[in-house]
Amino acid sequence: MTAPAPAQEFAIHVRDGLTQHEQKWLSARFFYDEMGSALFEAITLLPEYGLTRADERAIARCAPDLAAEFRGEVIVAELGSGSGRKTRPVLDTLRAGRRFLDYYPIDVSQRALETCRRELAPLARVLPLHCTYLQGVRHLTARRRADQRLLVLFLGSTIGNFERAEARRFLADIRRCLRSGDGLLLGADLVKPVDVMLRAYDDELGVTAAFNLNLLARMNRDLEANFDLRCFQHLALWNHNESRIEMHLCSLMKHEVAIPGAGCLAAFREGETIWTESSHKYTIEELHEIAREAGYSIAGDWVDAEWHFAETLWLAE
Ligand code: AVJ
Repeated sequence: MTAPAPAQEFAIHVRDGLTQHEQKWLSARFFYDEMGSALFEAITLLPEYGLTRADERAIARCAPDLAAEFRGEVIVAELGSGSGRKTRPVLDTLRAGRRFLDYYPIDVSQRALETCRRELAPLARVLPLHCTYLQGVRHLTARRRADQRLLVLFLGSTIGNFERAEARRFLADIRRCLRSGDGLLLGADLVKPVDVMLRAYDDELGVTAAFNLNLLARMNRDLEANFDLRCFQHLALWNHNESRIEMHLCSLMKHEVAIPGAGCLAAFREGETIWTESSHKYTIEELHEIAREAGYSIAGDWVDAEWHFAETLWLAE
């Protein structure tokens, strides 16, 4: 159960995404190398980016209710290795009155799993699973004891990076791994006024622009590419039909870039973009509809009043 070698995966993806004749694209999961992770941390501090603070407030409010729902034997799995900041209040509340609590962060990044273990080891028995989300959940459900309920955490609006159809399919796939009574706590960013959403992805300080441009710098570092970052501009736009923010890197001129580590040459037209991220925004109604269709009942919602963000707890029927 091991994830593919990250360097090779990046090279394959870059060659595939940047030699497209149609829309060039890179997957958002490649943002998070060491520099990208640090820039994301900075994004969470921006006044314009209320998402992470709202997520934390909503988690703090839902933690006691989670503990009340999962009073008996429970194991916790998290899709993506939790940063202490987000996961700590959940583990803290759940472990009260227990001798120990087993917590399984699931991630394809070994480095993220290590950080997570350091942060959360004092609160629970941290048992990292280095694999994909579905592999991890399957692994757990096949091995847990009959009296243990499973609580799956999928926080921070990572679901927003999935295409809508893919999100539906994924949440239904998770459901099929679960037993009746198991839980899924999902954090999702909600639709809000367009200007507020646009500012969150195009902040005044330029941190989000740097986060986006870091993908080019990463190709220079890891794949010996020769991107001139000044030839590209960060773009954030609202796609109304898909109800999502899209981030792109727009080439300011016609030019070519060699990417030896990926064995390719990328040719850009003036104004051509690399699509680097989609951040889908939901309504509570749509989330509930997805839950019911996938075979969950809704046990509760915690919506932040200041920045529309929802924690929603689903139970496998
Ligand atoms: C970590 C996927 C929730 O979509 O808001 C922040 C990533 N991208 N600013 C998001 C991100 C640009 C973030 N998620």
